[in-house]
Amino acid sequence: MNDLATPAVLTAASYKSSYKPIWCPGCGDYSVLSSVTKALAKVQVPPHEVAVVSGIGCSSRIPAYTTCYGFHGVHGRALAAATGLKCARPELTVIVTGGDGDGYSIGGNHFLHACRRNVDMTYIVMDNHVYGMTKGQASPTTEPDWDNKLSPGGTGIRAFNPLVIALASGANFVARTFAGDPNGTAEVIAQGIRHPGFAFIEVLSPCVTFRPEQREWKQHVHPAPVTPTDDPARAARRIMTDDGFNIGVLYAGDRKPYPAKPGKASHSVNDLEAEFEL
Ligand SMILES: Cc1ncc(C[n+]2csc(CCOP(=O)(O)OP(=O)(O)O)c2C)c(N)n1
Ligand code: SF4
Repeated sequence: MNDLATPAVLTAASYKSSYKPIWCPGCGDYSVLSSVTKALAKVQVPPHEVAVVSGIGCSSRIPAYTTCYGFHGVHGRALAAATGLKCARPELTVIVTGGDGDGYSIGGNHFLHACRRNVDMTYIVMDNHVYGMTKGQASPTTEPDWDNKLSPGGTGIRAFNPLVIALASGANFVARTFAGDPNGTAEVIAQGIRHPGFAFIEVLSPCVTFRPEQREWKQHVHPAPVTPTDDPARAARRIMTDDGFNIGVLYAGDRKPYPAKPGKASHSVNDLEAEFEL
């Protein structure tokens, strides 16, 4: 958080901090950062009313590059920290950012339960099908036949399908976007912020260093040929059978968000456990 003075009209620049990103030239995450700031300008929520929470990874650096409050936590625990924050301070707009390794591998359990709890926040995963920061290991979304020095011949392990898992676990808004379309991504992030409950947005964000072939994603992505549905079974069927490059809002549901209690700034562990009991 750099500056508490809020101008009358907020622009994307109002949300950009003075820190220069240190991503590799051409990394998709630059574009996602720009989409996050554009989305916040669309929603016009002042930076001091927004908290951006992350774990560890190249993509998890985003909080430092915004003027919002930020929490750069530990690997795989962004959603746990964000859940606590939103429950204690429900008036804040909470955005969680990270990568496929952070969110689906070490953080996979938190991903399932964040969807299930349906706390009102927006989770943006920059999926590059690789662990970028630690130099190119396979992640849960890596194609089984991706041949590289660390897994010669590929891992042979079926890739995780985050969108269908989010749906099955109870996420209230599920979308896929592409970093090469910053305006489209900004629009979907703004919709996710406005949508009540847990909004999950998977952004295909190329890692040009360890997966240079992902530069070709721009030739593969296409708008989803269907309108968003509020029927999770229908959305799941569509996602299970798509080619992984359908872009758009794929599901927008009306499940009641977890009712955070305004004004209650702290909880005992016992209180939290009792409240999350379904
Ligand atoms: C507990 C723990 N285990 C492992 C690491 C090492 N580590 C740091 S970032 C990372 C993976 C990041 O991959 P991803 O989330 O896909 O993000 P990207 O860098 O590709 O954006 C790993 C394994 C760590 N920091 N902490
Ligand atoms: S290693 Fe990959 S994900 Fe990390 S900054 Fe470089 S291009 Fe981006």
